[in-house]
Amino acid sequence: MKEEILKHLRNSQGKDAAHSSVYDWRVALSLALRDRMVDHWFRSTRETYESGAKRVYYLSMEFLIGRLVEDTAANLGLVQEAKTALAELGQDYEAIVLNEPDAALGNGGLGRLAACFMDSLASLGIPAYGYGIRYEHGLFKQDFVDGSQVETAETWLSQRNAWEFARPEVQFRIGFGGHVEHHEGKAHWHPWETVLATAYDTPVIGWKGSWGNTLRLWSAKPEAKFDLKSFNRGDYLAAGRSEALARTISRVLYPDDTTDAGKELRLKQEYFFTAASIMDLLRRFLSDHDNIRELPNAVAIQLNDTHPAIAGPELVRLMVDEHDVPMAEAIGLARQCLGYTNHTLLPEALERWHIGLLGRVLPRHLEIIRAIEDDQQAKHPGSPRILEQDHVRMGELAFIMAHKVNGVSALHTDLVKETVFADLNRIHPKRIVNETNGITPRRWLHTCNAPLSELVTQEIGEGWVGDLEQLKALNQKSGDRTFLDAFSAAKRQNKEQLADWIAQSCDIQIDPAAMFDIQIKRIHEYKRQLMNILETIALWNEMHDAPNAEWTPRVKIFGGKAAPGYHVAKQIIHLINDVARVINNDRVTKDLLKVVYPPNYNVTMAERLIPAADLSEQISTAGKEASGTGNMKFALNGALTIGTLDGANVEIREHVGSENFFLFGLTAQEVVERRHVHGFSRAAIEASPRLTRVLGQIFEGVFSPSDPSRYHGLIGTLYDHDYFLVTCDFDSYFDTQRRVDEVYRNPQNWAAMALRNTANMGWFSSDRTIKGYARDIWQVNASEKVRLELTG
Ligand code: GFP
Repeated sequence: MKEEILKHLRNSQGKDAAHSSVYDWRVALSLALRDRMVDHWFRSTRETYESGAKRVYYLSMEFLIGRLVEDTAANLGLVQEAKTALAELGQDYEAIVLNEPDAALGNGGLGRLAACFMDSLASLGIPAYGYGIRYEHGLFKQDFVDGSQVETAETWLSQRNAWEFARPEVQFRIGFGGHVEHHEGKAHWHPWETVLATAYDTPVIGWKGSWGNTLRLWSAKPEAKFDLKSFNRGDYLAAGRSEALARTISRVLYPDDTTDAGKELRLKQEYFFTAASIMDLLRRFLSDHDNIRELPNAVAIQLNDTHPAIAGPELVRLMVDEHDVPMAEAIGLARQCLGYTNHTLLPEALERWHIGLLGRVLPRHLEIIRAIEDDQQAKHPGSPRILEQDHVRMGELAFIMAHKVNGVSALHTDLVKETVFADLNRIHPKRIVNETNGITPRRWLHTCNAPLSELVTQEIGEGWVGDLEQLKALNQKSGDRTFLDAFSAAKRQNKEQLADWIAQSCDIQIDPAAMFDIQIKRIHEYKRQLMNILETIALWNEMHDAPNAEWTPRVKIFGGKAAPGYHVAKQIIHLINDVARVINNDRVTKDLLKVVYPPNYNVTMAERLIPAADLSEQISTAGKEASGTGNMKFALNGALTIGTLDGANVEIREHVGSENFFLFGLTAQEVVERRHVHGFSRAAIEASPRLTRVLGQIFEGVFSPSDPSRYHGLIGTLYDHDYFLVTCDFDSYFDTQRRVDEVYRNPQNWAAMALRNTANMGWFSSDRTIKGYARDIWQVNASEKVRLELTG
């Protein structure tokens, strides 16, 4: 390893050891690790070609990968070797790990799920490709200026990306616009502009290096050659125009929920990566098949949300226009290949494209969508329409073009059946299936939480990393004082590390003995960070009024970004920061309560926070959080959850036991009913003196003295349009938090409850989720050989 690192330092970075920076060492180490991946990777690809096994193609606009050094080293079993080699070279492994940029090619849960799935697909030995966009700028970087979120461009590619292999030879022409001609029953699309999609491959190696898959990300390049004529004339801008245009397509990741920004560009991005992926998988298929009708036996294409829903029409287009398959048959074949995962019921996230726009950018696809609509209506008269008024509804399109549609938790799947796709579900009653989300135990326990991971391995061996259900054996330890002390000591160690980091990065001193209460996720009204900060103020009031009463000291930690165009979410961020400033400066409560909000939450920050959490906040309005995956990460790492009956919380509670979970709030059903009660939020506020006081303080400017009216709009909304029922759940939330306080005051009992969480979270491994997809949707098998290696 030492030699390999030195070799790369010299030959790949062009540096000698004496003059190398941490960056150089990091790239050299990454390249040395990548070298070790290649054999596994080739072996797997070769095996797939030889066996003719079916391949899975996971199409996703987002892959929230995070850092890769540690994860790769761990999966290859090389962490110790890397540490020793670097130590002998006088370098610090930790510093090198910290030097890696966090690849934030995603917004939140949806993108991180895709990354966990890549790890599980490889760990299970399922031949698979992830397909997405190689964004030049991932999710924006968040700073706080006077408490407000400020966004700047993220620049993960400004340094060499050591993990990827550029494939300039893999290129597809992607067309946009233009017109369609019909001759003798054949359609000819003449796009008005084209860009080239070129591939960048990142090998993804599973646990113990047993199998290697590929994450193939597309970058847009200009088709037209550089305009030397203009350049020589001195018109440099004109010379680079086509390049600039093309690059725009893979330049930025759109933040969710921004509805007005660059609609056309977003549509082009979706078509760009979907078309390139479909063309690529067809090319691979045709390299060893003659008959396109065999495609469904060879490929399973999974659409991660509706973003790649144009895959259906694109596949049909290629079959009809280029392979002469009749339209109806092509639709049927495409459907057999496609699966669609729904991640949300929120109307703003269910994509709809204006027909005018779609027809202008993708004229041939609009014709095909009409043909799909006709086909559906002919077979199922009265079926919900894809084209409605002036819009193309991508949810309906994805549903109709998929042979299976899945929800991401049991509750969410039921709601998908009952609400958004109720009519389609009646027509296709077997199409909707449930695949509850999962998380990879490699990153989310083994790598991110060394103290706990080592303790578990000491106790039950290392098999749990590849087979998380083995954690069940820890249940026997919940009455063992020595083990519980060790379990608490591991948590304490993580909390001390986090406290040091917070002291350094936020200049706030927190006490590791206090309860660490954490809410980290995108900022959204339905996730109810607002309710959390209101409860914080209420608690502070009571602590301030009676500082000598019996309190459980708490540190409230928040993390998350708001979509730049989402005003209310940004106000919530501002409020949390304003409240933090006031509370953290209160001398009366200084040993009882702190509020911390480190900026720029990302995967790396999650890896720091989750292992140190005592309490996990999963407090969304019931019926709104499709699943959640942060909830799983916390529980696996021995945090107790305070949560509503929403998303996967329901299943987590069933697995860990209701007595080890703090439940509160209205159910999904009650939420719907309550909304019909006239004046429900005003009534809830008036019935709660505690909440009335808090809202009054915010209204009067206690937290924003320089701008007392700052939150009038926010508070007004709670009185009159509290769609997410913050006011109705507030008292129940507050009371449950006090129960949490009480339980926390008995450390032995708390530790036993936390251990029962860790021990019973095995089912939430993304390995289980992927096995479900493989069985119910893709009809592919996990390699038996790999399975034996993992559990053996
Ligand atoms: C979305 C949903 C979550 C769900 C993930 C993955 O994530 O409930 O767990 O997709 O299925 F909202 P976010 O991007 O909103 O976190």
